[in-house]
Amino acid sequence: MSRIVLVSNRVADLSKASQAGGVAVAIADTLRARKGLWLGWNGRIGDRSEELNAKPALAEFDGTTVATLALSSREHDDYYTGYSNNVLWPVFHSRLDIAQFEAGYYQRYLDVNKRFAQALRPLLKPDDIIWVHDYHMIPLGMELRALGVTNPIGFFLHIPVPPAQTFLAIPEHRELARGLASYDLIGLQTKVDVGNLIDYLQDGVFGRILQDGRIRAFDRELSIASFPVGIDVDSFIGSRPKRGREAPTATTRLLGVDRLDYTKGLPQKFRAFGRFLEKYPDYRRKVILSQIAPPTRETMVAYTDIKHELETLSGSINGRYGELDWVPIQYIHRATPRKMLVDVYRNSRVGFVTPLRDGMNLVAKEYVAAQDPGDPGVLILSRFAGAAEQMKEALIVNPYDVEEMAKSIKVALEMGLTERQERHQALLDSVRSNSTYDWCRSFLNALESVGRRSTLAIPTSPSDAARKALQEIELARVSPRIQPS
Ligand code: ADQ
Repeated sequence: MSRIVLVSNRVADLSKASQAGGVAVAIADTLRARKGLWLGWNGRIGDRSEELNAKPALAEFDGTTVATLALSSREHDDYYTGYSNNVLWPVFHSRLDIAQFEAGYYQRYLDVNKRFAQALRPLLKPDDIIWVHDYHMIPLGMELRALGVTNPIGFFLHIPVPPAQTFLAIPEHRELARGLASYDLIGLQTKVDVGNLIDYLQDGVFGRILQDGRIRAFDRELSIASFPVGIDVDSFIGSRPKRGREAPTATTRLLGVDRLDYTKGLPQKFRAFGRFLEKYPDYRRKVILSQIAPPTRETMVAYTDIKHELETLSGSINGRYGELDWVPIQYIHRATPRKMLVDVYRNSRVGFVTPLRDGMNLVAKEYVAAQDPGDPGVLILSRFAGAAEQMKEALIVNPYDVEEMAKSIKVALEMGLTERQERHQALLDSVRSNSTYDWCRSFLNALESVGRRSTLAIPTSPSDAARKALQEIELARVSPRIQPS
């Protein structure tokens, strides 16, 4: 069996991966089983001398070799904060309005990818399989090819692919496409993303769909397919008994758990909850919204803006509806230990997940896994989360439609036990049938098979596949069985 070589912006601390949970655990287990190598940034910001350094620090952990490099402060500013998080993150989440296309960002982004490729080259063995992760590393495959690497190289994008017209607005879109075409396999979260990327490659850089289903672009043939990220269901099964769910009480909880990011639809969620309290006054003093939102990327303006907006919104809703013994929005701006998160998921009557755009959204899956199947809570899920493609039995909502979201809260709170159980069972089956381990295994199997020159089945008409997936989500909106008043 070939060794797996993984490259990502950050390397997880393998000694703590099991506590961190999520994707990191499955990756760490896979690397351990395949005596793998993981290359990435060590999180340190050093001086200019780091830019000349293509010799990573090597450490062994439980059969895995961990290779790390530091970034210089200008690399951190331009490659990480600049191009990755102020250009690619907003554009890929369809927020062209806040992208900062500044001169110099792209060049440094390319330089860092080149340095990572140079650092990796001497560590590679002829039969290694290379798996590159996420938007920080799009050009890495191209830089490895330029150094003569012929091993199979796969790329997985954790965030969404925007529609072709939005992708085309990136000044360096052609260079990014050339980078993408250097991979043998590109894995995306959803069918909609696959459709968007193929549309872009056809419209933007004259890519062609071949008869065997692969795409030809820049004189290379590559496969593109969806591999939705999952969770390890068993690690989210709660131990504490859930509270009674017969009648709403002052502690009946709607729960949101999201990094504090402008893509997560948090102001829309707060507004919908405010509208719900306005529209259905009987529910005042009976329900609270707990929003756990740990800080990220705090030095960026868009993130300080959203933080202030949420503080203002929660303050005004709490000021308007709150009582001495009841505060409607509980807003916690901190990370929460994983164990505690599982209990909070289980004891919340509604999981409220409202991103404006999200690659997958693992919180939706974690909430379902943590429920008591005998008396489960209800998931309200944005149609713009990648998870909506698989989780059609959730109450699917449009996060831009505050009125619809307010109604869906009422529908969720009033849903009878039988319907809650049926929906939960279907959701749990779907989450269980696609764990993080399945995701790792299926991506690596596909990469190995394209490496052997066989092909993957992908839709012949990408636009049709994307349209069909969107139509299915549309059909599942709020509920086919319930008519909210
Ligand atoms: P994220 O944008 O970080 O991930 P998400 O998929 O929701 O989004 O994952 C967040 C993870 O962080 C979850 O496992 C959650 O439990 C954890 N978390 C969130 N808030 C927390 C808190 N307060 N305390 C502790 N843990 C917390 C990116 C993409 C997603 C994609 C994932 C995986 O943006 O679309 O689903 O990668 O591919």
